[in-house]
Amino acid sequence: MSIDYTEKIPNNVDLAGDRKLQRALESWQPNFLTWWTTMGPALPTEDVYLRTAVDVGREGWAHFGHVAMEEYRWGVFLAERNADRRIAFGEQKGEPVWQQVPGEYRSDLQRLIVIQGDTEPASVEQQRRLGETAPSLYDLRNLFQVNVEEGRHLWAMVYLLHAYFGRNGREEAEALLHRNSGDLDSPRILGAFNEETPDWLSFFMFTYFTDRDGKYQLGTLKESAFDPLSRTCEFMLKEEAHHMFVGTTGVDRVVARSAELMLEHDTEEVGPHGGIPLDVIQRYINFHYSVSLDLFGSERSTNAANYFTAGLKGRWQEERRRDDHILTEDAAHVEVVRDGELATDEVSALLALNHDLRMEYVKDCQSGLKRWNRVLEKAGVDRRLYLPHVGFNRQVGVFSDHHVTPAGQVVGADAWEASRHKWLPTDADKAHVQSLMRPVYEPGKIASWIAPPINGINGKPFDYEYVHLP
Ligand code: BYC
Ligand code: FE
Ligand code: FE
Repeated sequence: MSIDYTEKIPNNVDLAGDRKLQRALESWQPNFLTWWTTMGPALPTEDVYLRTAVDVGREGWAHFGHVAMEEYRWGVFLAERNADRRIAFGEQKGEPVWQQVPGEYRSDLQRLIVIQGDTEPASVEQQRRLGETAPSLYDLRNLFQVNVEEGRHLWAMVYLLHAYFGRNGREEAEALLHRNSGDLDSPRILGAFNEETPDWLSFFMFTYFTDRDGKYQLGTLKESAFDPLSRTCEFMLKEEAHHMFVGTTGVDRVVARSAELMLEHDTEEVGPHGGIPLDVIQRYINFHYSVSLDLFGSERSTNAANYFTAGLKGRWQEERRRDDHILTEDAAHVEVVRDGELATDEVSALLALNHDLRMEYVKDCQSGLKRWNRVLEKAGVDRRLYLPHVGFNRQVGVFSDHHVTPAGQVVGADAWEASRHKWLPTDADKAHVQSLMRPVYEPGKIASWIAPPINGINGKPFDYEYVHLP
């Protein structure tokens, strides 16, 4: 079904055919817009060169044009339905997928949808002030593109809550606008979404590492037996690819610029020359990677086992896995800390599903490091960036009771405290990065600390007026 843009809420779910649902969502809409105005992008703009979904099919799903941001058409877009789709895993493997929520899974499914929905507006809140210090109009446009799409991802989850979870679902949809990132009384649910994103290096790290958790979590929910959730996540993943592109190429460009300044001035201390030292970039990687690893939950999780067995949440690329997809007979190995040393334990594969997903994620994260190191190599710089050990700086799971160095050594509290300034961004690092954050709004111009992008957006040149400011 194609997307109907004549409706108040653009959609491809025949909202007009369900008056009650339509009215409920239309009454949530002004609350969303109020939230967007008060908690969304702080920088006033005339219009922004944005892509809007016009079709969920393989081709031509996006339309590009300048739009006033508050007039962006947030809507409900689900991937096409596959009438033959069957449950791919768990104890109901092989049965037809569900078009409604089975009573016994109602609260678990609602919980997963609420957690997913909570992260989307949280990221918009975290990125609220970044427009004021964008390094170029191109970057400013990318920030806003990410923001409007995260806003739409909230719509995606709110639609499910309204359409399938009754009154309780509607209350949860309200609450998604009332919790706020970093709020002391009602914070966002997951840790990483209460951290600050105060500068653009943090933004690029966030879109690289934290949006990538989104990719993997959405990938598991795309496998869900609850078909509307699966179809919603499938389409969200298409939008998500751009968010990770912003992170990957953003860090590419910061690294490239730092390398350039290092060579030009023959020093690693590029700070005084308007760049970001590689040490600081490494500490930002350490922070954002470790905080994002926490988003996978505990290595051993009965929640994860139950979700899988029930068919609610699968594995990354479930259908490509070469096993029985039920896993009751299988084992897995997870890390533990035993007598102050790293070791591994054998556990039931079902209990280790968060760990399984995290491993897929880590592999993917490595690809960015490889890229950034290639940038350094090409520039003729010997230093390399790396991912810290998975146990480093963790608040969730087996490592949360221990101190593990980036190199993977378990150390005591004193050793940790003595060295943490070498491993995590210091106040001085943050102050330096902040000092570089001055807006560059002239078309074709770029800030000192980052290289320009290789390509513009949608075939437009870098010096295109991606954003019109008042
Ligand atoms: N912070 O069994 P366990 C995205 C809680 S990002 C706080 O280990 P489980 C995006 C947990 O709730 C993707 N609490 O965990 C990115 C549980 O509490 P209860 C977001 C945490 O349930 C960028 C207890 O600890 N989507 O889309 O297996 C921009 C024991 O937990 C945390 C999802 O996460 C934490 N980090 O796994 C925009 C998908 N971790 O039950 C958007 C939906 C755990 O004891 N969520 N806890 O009260 C899930 O699948 C799972 O809930 C989790 C946790 C993977 C998050
Ligand atoms: Fe999202
Ligand atoms: Fe995203």
